[in-house]
Order: sequence, then structure tokens, then C-alpha cells
Amino acid sequence: KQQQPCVLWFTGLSGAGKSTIAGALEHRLLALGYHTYLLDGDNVRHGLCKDLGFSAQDRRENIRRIGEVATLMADSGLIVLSAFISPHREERQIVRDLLPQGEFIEVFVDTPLAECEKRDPKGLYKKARAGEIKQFTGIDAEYQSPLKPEIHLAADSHNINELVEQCINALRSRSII
Ligand code: GGZ
Repeated sequence: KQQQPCVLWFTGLSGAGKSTIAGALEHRLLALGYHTYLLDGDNVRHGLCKDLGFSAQDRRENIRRIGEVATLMADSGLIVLSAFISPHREERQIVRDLLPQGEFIEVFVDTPLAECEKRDPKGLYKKARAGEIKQFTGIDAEYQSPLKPEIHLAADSHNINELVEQCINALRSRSII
């Protein structure tokens, strides 16, 4: 099936729903017959980036490597989905600049901090508030929201199917699929 390669760059807080939404979108794209690859913490932070932690410098290097890998994959023709906090505008811009015009699609998974903290699926916010985890994004490390994301998901007020549909529609309107 005809597809335009691209990188769907999901960004947002821990617990915002990045991996869940990217995973559901990937399933939808596969069912439609497209070729995709999902990069997320599970397959990157345990391998390619297992030497990196969460200092600002390590996060920068994490995003740099992921950006390079995503670019190679898009070069091979895939629709790449990437789901990392990627808290700094500058690093996201660096990845955008690696890719040909129009191939970097920033997806802001906009779930308010209060909601992420309420969900706290891994108990990490609780630990961060207690000072047991340092430099936790949204607590004592900055998250810089995208200023002009290609796709802005109000992720706490829509269900997963609606969010996936919003992404599919955006990909169609950009002639990616
Ligand atoms: C933020 C942290 C931290 C700190 C561990 N700050 O909810 P999770 O668990 O599964 O997602 C978070 C993940 C973030 O890794 P990324 O590679 O996406 O981050 S970045 O793009 O900033 O490099 C969280 C867990 O790792 N985690 N410590 N201090 N999240």
C-alpha cells in the first residue's frame, strides 16, 4: 500500500498516554496495511540507550540517538512512531531538522500534570514528590510543551479510539496515508 514515510514524534509527560496511544495507532495502521515501527522506552532504554539516565545531558543524548534511528527507519520507507517524554524544545527541533520537510510530525499528548499524577501507574510521581526520584519531569525537571505541534491531542478528555481517529485524519490530510 502506498505510504509516505514519516516520524510521528509523540511528546508529553510520564503517564500522559504516549505509548498507549502510539501503540493503538500502530495497530490501526497495520490493520490498514501500512508498514510501521514503534520506538519506545521498552525497546530503546533497555538497549540502545541503556547507558543513559535522566539528567538533562543524558536525556539530550537519548533523544539524539532516537532521532538518528528514527531518521534511518523513515529513510527505509517506514511510518515511525516514537514515544518519549522528550522534554526540551531544542532537542525536538534537532530531530525535526534531521528529517526532510514535512516528515517530522510532532504529536503533543496533552494530559495535565494533575491527571498524570492522579493516574501514577508506576508510582513514580509519588516517589518524586517524596524526593526518592530526582529530576522527575513535571516535578523537579522541566517539560517544555510544543508551541505548534502538528497534532495536539487533548488526551484526558477523549477516549483512545477518538485520539487514534484524530491521528489517522491528520495523516490523511497530510497525504501520509
Ligand atoms: C521522567 C522517568 C524518570 C525521570 C524514570 N523523569 O512513565 P514511564 O516511566 O514509563 O515513562 C518515564 C520514562 C521516561 O523515559 P524517556 O526516555 O521517555 O525520557 S526522556 O525523553 O526525557 O529521555 C518514566 C521513567 O522513564 N522515568 N525516571 N526522572 N521519567
